[in-house]
Amino acid sequence: MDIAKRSEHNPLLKPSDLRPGIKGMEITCLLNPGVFRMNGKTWLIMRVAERPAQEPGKISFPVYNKSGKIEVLHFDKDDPLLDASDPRVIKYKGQNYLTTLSYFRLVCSDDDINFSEDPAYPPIFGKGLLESFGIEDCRVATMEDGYYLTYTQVSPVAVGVGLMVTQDFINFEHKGMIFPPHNKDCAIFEQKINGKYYALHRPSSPELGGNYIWLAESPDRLHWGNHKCIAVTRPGGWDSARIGAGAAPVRTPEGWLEIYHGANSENRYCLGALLLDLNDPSKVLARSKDPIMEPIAPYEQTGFFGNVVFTNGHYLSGDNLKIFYGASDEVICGATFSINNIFNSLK
Ligand code: MAN
Repeated sequence: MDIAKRSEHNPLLKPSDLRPGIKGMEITCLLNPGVFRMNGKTWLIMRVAERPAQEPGKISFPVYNKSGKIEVLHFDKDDPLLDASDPRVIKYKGQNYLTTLSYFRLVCSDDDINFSEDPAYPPIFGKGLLESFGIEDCRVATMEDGYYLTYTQVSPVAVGVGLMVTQDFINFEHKGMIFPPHNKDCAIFEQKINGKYYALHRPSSPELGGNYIWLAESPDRLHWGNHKCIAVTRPGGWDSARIGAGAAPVRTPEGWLEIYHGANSENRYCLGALLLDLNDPSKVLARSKDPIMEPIAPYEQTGFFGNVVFTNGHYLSGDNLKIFYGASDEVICGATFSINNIFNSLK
């Protein structure tokens, strides 16, 4: 059952609300923001996806070339070797490309409704070969010694998880790839457990196994080991094709509560919850049988890539979990879950 209380102001942000950040491009999508609180405000680190205005008969999209400059590639829509059936990806002669280039931009708000940019916080662009197709879906772990940002690094050689650390969202320490390919959906726990750091991550193992949620531990948040698979997809269900962690789990007296996404073979993305043991988060105490949020609002069903609700950011306010999410891979929305209602749904 869908137990999310959607903001009546949804969508909160749409592509036309901002100016493109790359010269000659248009904003195609705003999506999947990481969330943190700073200076009494709510901040979103949004993924902004851009491409040039599309000409008839062509597909054009930007990539970073070897010298780190943005270059536009063009494909002929009628080329029989081109597979453009998915609006997000194109396949050509055995190589996959993304139809847009993503980077991050910050917006903040006093009321969780009106978000605006602050010119003191510049956009964050991908850097280097491993980010030459862009950076996506940033999670923010707010920790004692700074903000730990995990995000997807995309390039022709890999999809993996990158780490950046910042104190102020102006200066960033780039720590490189912490989970090698194919991996994404990484959320670092915001507190140590028995002296160790923990993270959820999502390696893909297509021949044996699948797109499952794993847990790893680390002494320093750079080196990860003792990997364990803690949740798998469920045949026939709403989360039958892939599952992945959302934001850092919330510590509750009952356990670590994780809001995760699951998709079926039709690429319909819903949200569910996992409850993990406080002392040993590899133990799953409960898992949603049915989604706690499904794409049911019109803006969640139609857009750049319809039938998607995808979250990787929230903050806790009393019993309320304020989530921000990407809808239809095009607009950013807000919703509230009562933690209590989530627990009731897990019984
Ligand atoms: C993948 C990621 C997300 C995206 C969903 C739905 O999981 O690329 O960023 O929102 O697919 O398209």
